[in-house]
Amino acid sequence: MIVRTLEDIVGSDRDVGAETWTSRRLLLADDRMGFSLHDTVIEAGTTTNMWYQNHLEAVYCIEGDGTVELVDSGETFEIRAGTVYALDQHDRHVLRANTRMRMVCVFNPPCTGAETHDEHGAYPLLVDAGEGGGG
Ligand code: 9YT
Repeated sequence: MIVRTLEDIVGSDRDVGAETWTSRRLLLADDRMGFSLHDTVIEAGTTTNMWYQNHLEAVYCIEGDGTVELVDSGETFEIRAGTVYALDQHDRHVLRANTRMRMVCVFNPPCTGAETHDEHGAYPLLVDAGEGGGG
């Protein structure tokens, strides 16, 4: 069994930051769970463009509020604590944080920990040797 705390992650190499967010990666590919689990903070007043072409992601908001817009359809959804969105179509999307938001994110296939967004807001597909997964 794996037991770890957010305090274990903060300040470690599993604590990854970008301009608008910080992702504390609680479980990664090398934990061999078949998914990765992140505790992500989105800064208030920010806009983040994302397009996970190689991953499915579910995002459960536990603090704060904002909106997520689907780029292709133009649909916009209100996101607040208690709302989950799942990018089951590798949807290109824009997250706008009205307040500081805290999100629990699950990625399939799992992130390895080295990922940061590329210019399209995507993560490359990084699969650990022996993990056996793939997009
Ligand atoms: C909500 C969201 O997707 N933010 C970007 C960071 C990503 N979820 C991560 O690596 O945790």
